[in-house]
Amino acid sequence: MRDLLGEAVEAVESGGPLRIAGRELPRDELLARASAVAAEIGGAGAVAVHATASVETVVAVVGGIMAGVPVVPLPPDSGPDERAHILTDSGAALLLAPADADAGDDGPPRVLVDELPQSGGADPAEPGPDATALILYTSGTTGAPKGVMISRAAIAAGLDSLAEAWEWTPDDVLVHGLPLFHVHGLVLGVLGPLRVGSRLVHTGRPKPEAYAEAAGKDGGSLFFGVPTVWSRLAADPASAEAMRAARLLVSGSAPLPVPAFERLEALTGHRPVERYGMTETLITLSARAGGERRPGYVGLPLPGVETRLVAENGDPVPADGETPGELLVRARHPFKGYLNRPEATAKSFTPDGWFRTGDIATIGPDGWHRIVGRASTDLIKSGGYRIGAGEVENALLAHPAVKEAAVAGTPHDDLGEQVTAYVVADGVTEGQLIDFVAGRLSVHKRPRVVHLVGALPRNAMGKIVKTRLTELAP
Ligand code: MCA
Ligand code: AMP
Repeated sequence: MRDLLGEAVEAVESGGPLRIAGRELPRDELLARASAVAAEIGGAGAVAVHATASVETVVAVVGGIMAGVPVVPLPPDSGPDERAHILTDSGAALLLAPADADAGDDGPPRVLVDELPQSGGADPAEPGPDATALILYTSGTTGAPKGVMISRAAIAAGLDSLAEAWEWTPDDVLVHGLPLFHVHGLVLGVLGPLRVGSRLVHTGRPKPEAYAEAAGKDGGSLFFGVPTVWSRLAADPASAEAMRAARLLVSGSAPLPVPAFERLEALTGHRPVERYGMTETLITLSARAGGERRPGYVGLPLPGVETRLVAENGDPVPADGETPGELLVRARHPFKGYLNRPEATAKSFTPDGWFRTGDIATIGPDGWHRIVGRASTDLIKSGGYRIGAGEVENALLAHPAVKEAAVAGTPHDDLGEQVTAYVVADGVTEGQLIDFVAGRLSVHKRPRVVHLVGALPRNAMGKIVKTRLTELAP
């Protein structure tokens, strides 16, 4: 794990302690407990982790990294369909969970992380830099989520670029309360402070009052949040005022609305640093701690990252700050592909090796990037979560009363977008359909709003025209 979490175990040990959802985790204890996990799981092809915001998740993930076993974080609220898919598709041999977790009784054998002894003996041999560290499941436009394989080298290089861009040092106290099954909360928010050597205060949930308390009592200096977190903070002047003590506020995972940026600046005195990334590419663009921050813009490429824009036909689009095109990204350590899906992996790259982000952007002559939308209406970002319309449609269609279903993201003041479903069905209520989806998929994937309609708009070929759905109901 020296390659990923620091030059030497001693350096990791000497960094500041972690506090996860109110529980202290000194680094020597983390290493002792993680090495016990490593001893238990060594040789497995992959292991799943019931990824609550807890000390046990951090111990389990670091144990996987120590053992060189790919870790599959399992969202703790994922419903049976999603969970079964992730466990089966990843081939996870074991499920690591805290003893008191409601981690279901299906799936592979359990390892109860908090019931293991505190030491596992010698560090196992280090795997190569190209070995898969994490398999992160993320939604595509259709079908079930895909497992994104991320190498140790990509994580290490990505974190080093961020440390440089944000002037992140062992003197920082990182604060956030994001979920520990995505890049933002887990890679940046847990592996980041371990690699840099800074302290971490995980607030359990990303609530404004918890961030305010950490800024005061814990000396929090560097704060991470998705735009929903920042707009909620900007709507809570007392909490926002406490953030004046911080060094840097970083926003990402979805567009930060310009009014939220401005209100945040007025109340906290900070112009937030915005950065852009994807599960597949990790973070590729960011404003710099020591440089300009521009509302509505996600900054400049990080070291080792190149970007360009293309039109739908693949022709280059000029970097004139005005003409939008699909953003293509090329990085030193490209992602290793989607597990078990070579065709999807091949389709996500151009023949000359650029990753197709599916995001529409402009690039200015000065290199500043602005994300203006997505190429497909079938990927929704709600509260910073990426949700595939197709997955929610399939869940709705599994209800016996549903004849047709179409799902789209519609604007939402707090969440950016909300999941909105348009359904043709008999003898079922909107509420029953929302509960039905919640029983199958993660909580945040359930529709906020269901419109029961007589028919869906279709084109001459019989295909649903998503852009006309809002004509049925906003
Ligand atoms: C939710 N609720 C509902 C419905 N949906 N109730 C009825 N019907 C529905 N359809 C419930 C919730 O269960 C919750 O209940 C309550 O309503 C409030 O939910 P919500 O508004 O969603 O608020 P929240 O639970 O406070 O969550 C907001 C959040 C969350 C904290 C911002 O969305 C979040 O943690 N987002 C972060 C996502 C993230 O980390 N993305 C990174 C991926 P109750 O209160 O009872 O629980 S992107 C990434 O990794 C890349 C690389 C990047 O760029 O960072
Ligand atoms: P995920 O794989 O869940 O990380 O989602 C990646 C997607 O989040 C990207 O393709 C973008 O659509 C969106 N995204 C991430 N960061 C930003 C940002 N700063 N501004 C706008 N969109 C963003």
